[in-house]
Amino acid sequence: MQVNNSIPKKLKTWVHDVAILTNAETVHWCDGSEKEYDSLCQQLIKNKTFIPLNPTVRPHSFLARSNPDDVARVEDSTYICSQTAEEAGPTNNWSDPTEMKTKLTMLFHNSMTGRTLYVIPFSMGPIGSPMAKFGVQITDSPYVVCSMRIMTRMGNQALEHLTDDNWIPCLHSVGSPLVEHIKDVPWPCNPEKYIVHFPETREIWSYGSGYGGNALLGKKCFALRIASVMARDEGWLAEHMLIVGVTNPEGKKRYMMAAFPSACGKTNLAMLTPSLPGWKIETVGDDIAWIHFDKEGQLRAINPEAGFFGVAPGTSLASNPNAIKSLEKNAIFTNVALTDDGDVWWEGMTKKPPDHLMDWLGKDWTPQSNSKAAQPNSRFTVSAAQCPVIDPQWNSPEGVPISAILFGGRRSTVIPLVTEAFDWQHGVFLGASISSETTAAATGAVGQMRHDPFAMLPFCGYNMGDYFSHWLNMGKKKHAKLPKIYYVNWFRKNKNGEYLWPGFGENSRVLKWIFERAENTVEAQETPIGGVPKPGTLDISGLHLDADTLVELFNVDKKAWIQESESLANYFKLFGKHLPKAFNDEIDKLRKRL
Ligand code: OXD
Ligand code: MN
Repeated sequence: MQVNNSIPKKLKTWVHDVAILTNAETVHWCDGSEKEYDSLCQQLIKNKTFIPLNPTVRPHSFLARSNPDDVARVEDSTYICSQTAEEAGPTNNWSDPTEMKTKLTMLFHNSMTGRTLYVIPFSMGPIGSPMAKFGVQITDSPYVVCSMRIMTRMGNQALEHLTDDNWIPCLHSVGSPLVEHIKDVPWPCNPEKYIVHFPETREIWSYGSGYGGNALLGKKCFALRIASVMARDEGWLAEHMLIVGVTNPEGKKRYMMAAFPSACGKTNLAMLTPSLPGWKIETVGDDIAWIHFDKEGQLRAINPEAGFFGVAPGTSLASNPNAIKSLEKNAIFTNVALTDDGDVWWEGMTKKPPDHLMDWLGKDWTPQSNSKAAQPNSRFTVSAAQCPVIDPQWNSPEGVPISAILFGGRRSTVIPLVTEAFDWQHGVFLGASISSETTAAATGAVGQMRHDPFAMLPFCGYNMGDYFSHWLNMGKKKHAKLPKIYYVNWFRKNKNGEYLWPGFGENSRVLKWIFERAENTVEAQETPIGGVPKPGTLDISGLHLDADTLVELFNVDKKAWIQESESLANYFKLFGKHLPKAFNDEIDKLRKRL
């Protein structure tokens, strides 16, 4: 598009300054049109970044293979550069903002040589929503531009609304200048990576990675890390949560939100096909929720994103048919395998793998191979509008009314299938007590237990102790109608290491119980750790769960819980004087109840 006078001066100046610093060859202002998207896709095909999929099986879709060293979020290289380390808190990497800016300025110097600098104005949230916020991403990656077009509302539709000071600058470079004689590669990146947030000045600088949350800066960097700081200051919440609408057979609808750590089934729950006849689930969002109490005290949530960047492995017609249907066309796949007829495949997509594939590295693969065909954190990127069960209210500017909040993790022992918090404070304590096994969503070891409060450990942009207090304070807002809070665990195992609960569509049974708790039509039974379904109130009709399994699913093992409370009390010491006193009270109360 033409750089015209309607562009705020501050934006023009920033783009101009970055173009000089990075030595970009040209500047392209993204209009967000389909024509622009198509032409970038063609360019990506030419550069071998995109492999076009067979248009008769998967129209208008592409496979990208990343550099094998750039496959996940890099938490060790992610920084919150507040003025002091204390403000970033004990769970974030911190560096002095001035020093970091000096270092990054050096890295960005000439980093776009030979490349086009793309300017992406975007909105997180439906344009016109009082909850929406604008950003402008500068990037030298056309793959990122295409992904941002799916994941956000971008281009002219956002640019029109920008003023000098209503947008967050998000600066991104893959850090791979095309100096003379250097030929471009399909996935340019740099071994040195920095994903940096400046919460006070509300800026994001990301260098060296082209992958996912490291590079699509509207997602984790803006909608969670920077937004959590804005939310603290403005009295709302930016959360790592899915949002679903649940309708009962009588046609009554309630919305719920759920926070689970990365790659623990948020997308599956958000698009769930209920096994219970007559129940319906519709998707508002699968990863992020921006939440506030409205004037009537009703908790409301919007999904700031416009697409899904979901984990591919394990997604199948059996586990998540709505995701599979969303992906029939117009999708970008990254690091999955390629079938001989030009389609995609990943572990778990079909029971029997194809006899031959090209794996995510572009090498021949057969079922006899010792490696995975798809990278464990391989992803699909697709517009939310393509989801067959997208909620009719998903674009609603005021957000959907929330009846229940769920927290959960991947825990093979101790945690029951569902527990209801006694009150808001106890619920906030439950959110803070999430721990889960690590997954491939971030680089590092997989399957190790770690505390992940509110599933926000990698995403909270300030001191997490203060974040706990912010949650507690939200519950003290005048007139706030507080929804009930739950802790769920689909992953509990028996002594033989088998899952006790079938999960997936059967999770609708737990949602039904939570729905009916909001209606006050079923009862909970008190245990030392919270309320569990009173016998007969969790609908297990047709499940063939034996009595022992049911007992095990809800068992509160006192010895294990004493240990759990000790481990939590120990973990909370990390937050020192920033830990709300209410948490120590909750630990004391828990110990007494045990
Ligand atoms: C994601 C994540 O990509 O949480 O959503 O890592
Ligand atoms: Mn996530």
